[in-house]
Amino acid sequence: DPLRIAVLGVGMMGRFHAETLSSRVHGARVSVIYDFDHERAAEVAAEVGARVEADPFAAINADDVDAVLIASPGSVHEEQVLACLDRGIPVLCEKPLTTGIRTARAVVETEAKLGKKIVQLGFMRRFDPEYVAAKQLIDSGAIGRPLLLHCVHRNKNNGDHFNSEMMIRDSVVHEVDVARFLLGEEIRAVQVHRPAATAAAPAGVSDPMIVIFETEAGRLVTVEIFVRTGIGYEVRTEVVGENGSTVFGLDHHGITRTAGPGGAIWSGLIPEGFIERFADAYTIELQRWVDAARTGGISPDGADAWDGYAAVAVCEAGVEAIRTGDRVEVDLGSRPVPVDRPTE
Ligand code: ISE
Repeated sequence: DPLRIAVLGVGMMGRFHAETLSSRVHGARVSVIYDFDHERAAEVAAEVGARVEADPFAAINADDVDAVLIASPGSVHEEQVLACLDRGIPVLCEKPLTTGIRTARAVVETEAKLGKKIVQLGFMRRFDPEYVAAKQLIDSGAIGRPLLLHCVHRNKNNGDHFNSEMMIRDSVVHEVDVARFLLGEEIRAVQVHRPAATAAAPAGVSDPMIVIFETEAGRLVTVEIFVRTGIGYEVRTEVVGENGSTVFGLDHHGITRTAGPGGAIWSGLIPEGFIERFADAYTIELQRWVDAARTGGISPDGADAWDGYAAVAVCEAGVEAIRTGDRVEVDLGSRPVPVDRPTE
């Protein structure tokens, strides 16, 4: 029988996930849709053949729901994830896990008491073939010990509401996870530089910014975050090791050679947004999650609750670093040990 999934929140991301689950993923069926905008919920439900539930907690606890995908606004993630933990069913939650360090830590601790991982975070880059290949290359030792990571994260234009704080919490958060994933260690401090801003930025918004992470082993990660380039979606990463380096995200859509007015030219297409750039990663992410959720767990190559908590904590430090201009340390505390439970 297919895994029956409730999708909570069907804005751009949730709707895309609902469509992916119902058309490109095997072994899954979207059975319930919830959105605070009931009309939008009805529209997506009709499209994927699901029913609508008017209350998110009724959706989580419904008889025809085996697992939950949360793509609702970040402010309600905490209560929705906790309700899934209460029922003990697998949940894939888009970032952020919650909107505060203490609440994110509480989710980690609640899950540890269950003795079983059921919370996965939607950090889709862990499933993108280029990131996976880079991780394998690093782990193989082919470029030696990694020393530096350079991340470029550019968006076409995220709108005037997208302020410096959101640039950290919504955009740089991906580089936090990528750095932890590729280097396999925690980030211990964050610093933010705010150079001259683009004229496209509203007053008071620092766009672009250079964010620097320092890891536990003393490695540095530089992040250029620039969300109003007017060009497209560009996410590039370079890992510099002791014996070599690797760069990826350069020509995702291939290079084309054509005749131009002043001679032959080569060119490539820059994707518009994250859906185009990471469509394959989302499909792989959802397929692996569904496969794991069918046996009640989460995908072993995905981000878990601890990864979600670490991302919240590092972003919190980043926001403080903007405010104070200082280097801000991150203290994650120790990782709770899952309670051992005899299997029934
Ligand atoms: C958005 O929420 C994302 O997750 C995208 O990957 C990121 O590029 C964008 O800046 C965010 O708003």
